[in-house]
Order: sequence, then C-alpha cells, then structure tokens
Amino acid sequence: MAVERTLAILKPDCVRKNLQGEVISRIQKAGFKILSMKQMRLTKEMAGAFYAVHKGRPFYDGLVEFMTSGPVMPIALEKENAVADYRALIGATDPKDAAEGTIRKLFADNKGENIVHGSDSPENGRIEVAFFFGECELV
Ligand code: 3AN
Repeated sequence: MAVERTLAILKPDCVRKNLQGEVISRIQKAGFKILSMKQMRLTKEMAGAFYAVHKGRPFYDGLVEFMTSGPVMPIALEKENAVADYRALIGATDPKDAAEGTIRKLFADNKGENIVHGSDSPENGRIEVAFFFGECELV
C-alpha cells in the first residue's frame, strides 16, 4: 500500500471541549505519524478558500462561520493508506451515521460541528497539507 498524507483539523468544537489530547491520542494509537501540527485562528478568507469546493451549498456560510469561531489545530499525518484509514477512524460526516467507536460517534454533536476534518483523497491530502504547512515543517 502507498504511503499517503492526509490533513486532520481539530475543529473549534474539539478545542472548546478540550478534546485535543484525546483525539490526537486516538490518531497516534491508530498508527499515524504526525509530520507537523499547530494551533491557529482561521480568517474568513482562509476558511472560505479551504472549503471552496462547497461554495454555493446551503451549509457553506455556516461552515465558514463555525470554522472561524475559535482556534483550530491543523495536523499533517502520514501513513500507508492514510486517507481511508483516517476516515475510518473519524467516522461518517454526520455523527448519527458514524460507526460505533469512531471519533465523530464518540464526540461530535451534529453534521456541522463534527470535531475533525479529514481529506477525501490522496491528492487532496497533499493539497490540504500544503495549504497549512511548508515542506520544511513536514518532518
Ligand atoms: P467530511 O468532513 O466528512 O469530508 P465534507 O467534506 O462533505 O465532509 O464536508 C465538509 C464539512 O462541511 C463537514 N465536515 C461538515 O462540517 C460540513 N458539512 C457537510 N455537509 C453538511 C451539511 N449537510 N450540513 C451542515 N454541515 C455540513
């Protein structure tokens, strides 16, 4: 299996609930290598650009509002089959549909405030990691 990169973001609800350590621990125990991580407050411009594929959808404005409502923690991850394995770890977008034991099932309130982001393809994994981190930060 190919080694892939995927971008996790601990969303504002994760930070507000003080679940950063809990979620990072689950990511590490699942075998992911942390290449880089940081905490920041997204501007509306950054959040809008990051979620540009969703522009025009009914939840877009609320998503940008939510993602800028407090600090987030982008985390660059690497592992064989990272994209699919990370999505299995976090569960479905809507916690109601997420499998038992997944991060979203355990900790998320709803489809909008769902604790973590995950890249949806290896190509987007590389693009999203590069959105937040320079190559010399990925170690
Ligand atoms: P995922 O994060 O599971 O890849 P995407 O990429 O479809 O899901 O959506 C990006 C983010 O947009 C989600 N994490 C969620 O916060 C929000 N979102 C997606 N669909 C909805 C929806 N129908 N209502 C509210 N928020 C949504």
